Parts: sequence; structure tokens; C-alpha cells
Amino acid sequence: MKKPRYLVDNMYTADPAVHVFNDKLYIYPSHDIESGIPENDNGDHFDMRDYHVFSMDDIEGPVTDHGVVLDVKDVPWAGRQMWDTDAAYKNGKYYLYFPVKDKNDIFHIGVAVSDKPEGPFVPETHPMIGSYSIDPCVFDNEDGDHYMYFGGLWGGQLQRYRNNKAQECGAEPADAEPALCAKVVKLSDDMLEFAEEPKDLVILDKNGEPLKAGDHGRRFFEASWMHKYEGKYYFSYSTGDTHLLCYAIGDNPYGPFTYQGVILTPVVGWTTHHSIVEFKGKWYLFHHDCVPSGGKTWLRSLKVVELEYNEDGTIKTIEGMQD
Ligand code: FUB
Repeated sequence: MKKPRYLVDNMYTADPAVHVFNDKLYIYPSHDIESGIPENDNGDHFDMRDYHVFSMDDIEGPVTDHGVVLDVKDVPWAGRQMWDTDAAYKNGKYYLYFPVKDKNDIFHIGVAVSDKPEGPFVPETHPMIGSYSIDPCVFDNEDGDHYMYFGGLWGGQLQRYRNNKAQECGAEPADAEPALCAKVVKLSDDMLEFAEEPKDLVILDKNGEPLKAGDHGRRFFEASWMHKYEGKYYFSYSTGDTHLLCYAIGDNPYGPFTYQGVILTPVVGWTTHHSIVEFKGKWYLFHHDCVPSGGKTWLRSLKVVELEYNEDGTIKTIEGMQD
């Protein structure tokens, strides 16, 4: 597959988390809707209310919609805005992790459980204790441990926190200060809670210095994803206001990670968000853009394109605006 392919044409879908379960691809996206809320820097126009799951037997084949698998009405603690989700498998159960604002408009991360990868999922009665901000990505380290990566700036509220505590007037650091970090945390054995305090996922430049808050072309903004390639850990993410998908490489799930480069140049639309997965011997980048909605940044559409590595393990940059 050399050209990107749109995957879903009867609804708007974004933020794809993709996993191989039982030899099939399962896609866990956000479900974008037109709710009429005006666009702002707080992301209020991303007013999503449920999740669908999709599956594919083949990368070129049909995409099956498994319908609504979790609705905001069924989450007792939820207020509004179901954003980027992810899923994981352990010991015969599937877990759906989702950020949603509580009734005081503060994002937390919830978890819902199913016997099947396609759901439906039954939510726990409370958010994961100690969780905050958005964009959970859950990585199976294939040694019995799962790690969650999370966080997002601006509307994602990460700037309100230091050392996992909410600040009175949380703001981003000054440009010359180290950038705010994505968070990484090991999950409990039962997959329902954090097993420890979340830690900073530090991204270093080639001189071993943490990226600075003013380095908008490289610093973490949102959309964490983790994958492993040839024994190395690849942390990828969006730079937000510079609209790039970038990556950094480390030797273990906690890092530190060293910045490497751009995976995807800007797409049509403000946000960019992705997952990277190996399927039947090839690697794919799932992502989204706003071409089908005519550029409405809150109405996005899923795409997939093949991703290639160079011999040294770096990733070949993909053009976001190719046909
Ligand atoms: O879909 C809402 C938000 O937009 C996600 O949580 C961010 O990553 C961005 O894609």
C-alpha cells in the first residue's frame, strides 16, 4: 500500500488506536460529531459522545463497524467530551481506556471491560485513581506488564499539573525551561488502576538536553503512541500547534528517549494523531485528516498508509498532504 487509504465513509472518525487481536486489526477511534459548539483553543468543539470499534481482516479489505461500544451516558462520573481512546488485552479480557471530562469539566481517564475486542465495554464506576489529562495509550511490554502513556496540552489540561498535582493557575513553562512531558505509568495487574505514580517521559535532543518548552517544532503536545522495533522503544506524538507527528527512541518503556525526526508532515486540519502497528509483516501508520469534511477541524476521517524504516532504524518521513 503506497497511497493512503480512507477507512470509514459513513461517519467522522479520528485518533486511531490500532491493535492486532486474534489475527485481525481492531481500530479504536474517536467518533467526531457536529454539535455546533464554536471552535476554540480549549477544544470545546471536539464534543464527542460515544465510541465505535472497527475491524479488518486485511489492510486492503472491508472495514467492519461493530457499532457503539461505550456511550457517555453509561459512564456514571462523566460530564462531556470523550476523546482519544485505546484498548489492551490481558488474561482473557479486553480493556478500553478513555479520557472524558468529569462533571466539573476536569479530564480523567476511565476504563471499561469486555470479553471481546469489539466490545461492548462495561465502564468501571470511577475514573482510574490519580489519572488526569487525555490521550491514553496502553503498551503491552510482552513480559506481563502494561504501561500507559498519557497527556495533552491546552484543552487536554496537562499544563495544570506538576508532579501529578493540580496547580492553582497551571500554565506552560517559559520558553527556555524544559518542556512539559508526556507521562508514563505501569498499570496494576488487574489493568484497572495505576501501579505507581506517573513519571515524566523525558525527550532529549542529540546533545542529551531535555527539549525546551519553546521548541514547538519538537516538544510533546499530545497523541502518545508506543511501539517496539528491533528491540528499541519508539515513542511517537503530536507537536500540536506545529502539526507534526514526531518520534523519539529509547531503550526501555520509561526512557529517556532521544528525539529522531518527523513521521508525518502536517495534514489538512489542526490536529494530527496516529498509531503505528505491524500486520502481516508490514508496518502501517493509521492517522486522520479533514479532507472529506472540507477542512472542518472537528470532523476528521481515518486513513492508513504503509510506514517504512531506513536500515539504521529511523522512520522515513511521510507527506501528510499527498492524494
Ligand atoms: O479528538 C480530540 C483530541 O484531538 C485528541 O484527544 C487529541 O489527540 C486531538 O487529536
